Amino acid sequence: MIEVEKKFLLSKRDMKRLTTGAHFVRERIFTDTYYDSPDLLLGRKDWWLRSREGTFELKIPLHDGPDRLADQYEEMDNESTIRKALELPQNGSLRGDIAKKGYIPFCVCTTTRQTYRKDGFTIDLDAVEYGDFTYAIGEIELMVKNETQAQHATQKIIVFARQHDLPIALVRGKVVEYLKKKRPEHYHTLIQAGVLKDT
Ligand code: V4E
Repeated sequence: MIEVEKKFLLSKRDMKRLTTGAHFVRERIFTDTYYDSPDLLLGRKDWWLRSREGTFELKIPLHDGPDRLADQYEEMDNESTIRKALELPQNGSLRGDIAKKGYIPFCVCTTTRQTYRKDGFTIDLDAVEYGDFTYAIGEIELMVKNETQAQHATQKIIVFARQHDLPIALVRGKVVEYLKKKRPEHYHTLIQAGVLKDT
């Protein structure tokens, strides 16, 4: 599946407008650990490898460069697909093979996520805890089957956001926020690689 999503920094009033008439789906809490090699082999390609509550997931981009209206990533959670993408040998556990290949954790964060559904869109309101600081971010998402649908989905999200008077701007995701605050060298390497835009 392809995830098309746009992130928003939301005021209390924005959240109220967005969730009025929406169906509350659930609240869940999960901890993510993000991995990369010391020379940022993955990040420099805009690839994001994480373990979410112990299950590995890999996000790889379908968009070009940092200038875009919404993010389009393919999300992989199937072990053999992840192994193929990372060119991992079938030696042992996925965790062990990831470590042997030199990928090490660089960010751990715990998210409390409230999920809503409205007009076919998924709305996630995330409160992120990094240990010594927090971040609040909202996302509007659509899951689609192919790249043609993905282009269409971006437009649909923008229209939905405008209907709700949301601020449309480039917003740092939760990992990017962490990098900017805690790993400035890492952050600047990704800007130089054309993956991130300084915001
Ligand atoms: C895709 C990405 C990163 C991985 C984390 O993705 P994100 O969507 O922020 O996390 P989350 O928890 O909402 O994932 P979900 O549960 O929806 O699967 S870290 C950076 N990126 C890409 C990215 C980018 N290239 N530029 C900016 C400004 N932000 C994020």
